[in-house]
Amino acid sequence: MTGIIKTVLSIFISAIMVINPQFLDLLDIGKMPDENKKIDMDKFVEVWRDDFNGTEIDKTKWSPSWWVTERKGGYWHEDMCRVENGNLIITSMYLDEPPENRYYDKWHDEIDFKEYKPGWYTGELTTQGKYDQTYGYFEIRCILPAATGMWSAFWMMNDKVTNVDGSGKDGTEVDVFESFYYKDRWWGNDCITTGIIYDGYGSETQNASIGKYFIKGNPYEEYNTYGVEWNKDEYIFYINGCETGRLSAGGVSQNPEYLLVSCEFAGENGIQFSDRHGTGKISKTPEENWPAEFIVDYVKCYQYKDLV
Ligand SMILES: [Ca+2]
Ligand SMILES: [Ca+2]
Repeated sequence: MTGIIKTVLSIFISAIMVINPQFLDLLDIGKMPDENKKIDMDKFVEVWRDDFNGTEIDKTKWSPSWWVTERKGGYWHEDMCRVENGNLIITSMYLDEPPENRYYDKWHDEIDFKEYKPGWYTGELTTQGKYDQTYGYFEIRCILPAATGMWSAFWMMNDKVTNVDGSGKDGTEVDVFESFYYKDRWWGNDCITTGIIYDGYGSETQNASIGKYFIKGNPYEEYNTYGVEWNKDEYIFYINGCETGRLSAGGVSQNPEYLLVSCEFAGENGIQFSDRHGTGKISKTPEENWPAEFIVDYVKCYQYKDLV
């Protein structure tokens, strides 16, 4: 988006925000982080971080792949994640020659190992079993992958997310950001989305979202921070330390949550196709920047000083 269009859109959106903020959600138009509501870091102390220094992924902090399987429209594979120049880089691309590893298809609960196939490959890291935390502030600094048909995400999970008890208190998927909107036709190119999911992923699933938010500058070329402050009453989301929105639907998770950094392709069973959020069909045209890189400078966790 050019600077002038962005400025005009910014003024337009600011005007609507004054009149009726909900109007933007109805139209599914991105909103701006509130520069008058900055996070107060004085109330926190840092308790965990990874700056991705060195030459390889720190396996004392992260495990590659939460489960190793087809993941939506592609495959997660450890080889797609690397540490380089102080960053974690998750690469996403089509591989005609699939990796030789075979994998256990836990997602479909099958007994036999299956072969990887030619397809779209990307990666995921999780702290599951290695680090989790209840409450605090969680932040990632990163550059988003510039490609249609996929998205990057910084999110949190608890193994009880699937427990259907009518609430999110037992555990909630907290999607600090998801980057669905590269070249989105509906004014979303520079937007991310933020929300929560609880009570599993079946017919009882529940979710809430604060909608789409614009990033200043170009999030596909510049570093920005995306964070969530989590206390027993609510989740407060931030972009570059400025508040975007708050959620407490269904009751806030009271249990420790682990972290995930990932990329995913739209689709199912390893087959890529356009799906929710208007993510779009993958295009192999040159302007789509394949292979796409999700570049993460750091992930940090803070705790409230009075809870340490
Ligand atoms: Ca629940
Ligand atoms: Ca770094």
